[in-house]
Amino acid sequence: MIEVWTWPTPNGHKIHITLEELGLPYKVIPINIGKGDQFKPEFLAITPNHRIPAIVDPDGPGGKPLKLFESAAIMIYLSEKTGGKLIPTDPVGRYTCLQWMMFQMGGTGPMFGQYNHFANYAVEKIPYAIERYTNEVKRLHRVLDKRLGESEYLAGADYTMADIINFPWIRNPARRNIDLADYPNLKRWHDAVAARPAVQRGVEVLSENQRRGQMTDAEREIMFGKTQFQAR
Ligand SMILES: N[C@@H](CCC(=O)N[C@@H](CS)C(=O)NCC(=O)O)C(=O)O
Repeated sequence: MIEVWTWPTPNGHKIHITLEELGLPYKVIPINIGKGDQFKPEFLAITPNHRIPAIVDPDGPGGKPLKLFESAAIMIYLSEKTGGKLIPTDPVGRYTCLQWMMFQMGGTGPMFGQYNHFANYAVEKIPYAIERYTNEVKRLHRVLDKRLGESEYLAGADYTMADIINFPWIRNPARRNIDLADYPNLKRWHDAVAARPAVQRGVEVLSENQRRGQMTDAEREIMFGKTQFQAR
């Protein structure tokens, strides 16, 4: 059975939703990133980048075990493992889907992450950094809203991996001080994706561990201090 080394964050939820949509059985191995599980040798043996999610498929290509990290790579692999589900097969649809997947990996993921850091986690509040990432967060919401004003889903008429990869970063908009009412096309899409049973099951994975309240000093040290940046 596929092992998912994960935690209930947006990047983790992409994989939980994908597996639920594809109907693939999987085993969850919790990696508590606030406690430092991401630095344990058994996890570093799967991903040198010490970030969730990662998977181990004992029945990978050629029947051999496959270790994989980076959420988009995992999603493309899982699609191909199931005969290409949720990635269009026609060339234009396929590249449009990959384009919106890359938009998430290079755009909303890193930028929303920096917004969270400077607006919510950083002890020192730096107005320039908060303003810069607030502007980026709003700009990226506008890009998605515009696309969804011309297309039912991100890659076209059908729901695809492009929607799955973006959804966990759009849910919980209040965390980014965003009101989805300001982005009506994005809100329409968000509500349609959120209503899918597989999405609802996916975002429940490990949800009892979701952070509530402020980060502790110990968590801050692990995520942003010496533990994070020591050479491995
Ligand atoms: N580009 C990576 C990003 C993964 C990532 O940033 N994961 C975060 C959780 S959402 C993490 O593991 N953080 C642990 C840490 O910062 O030590 C992907 O899409 O898989």
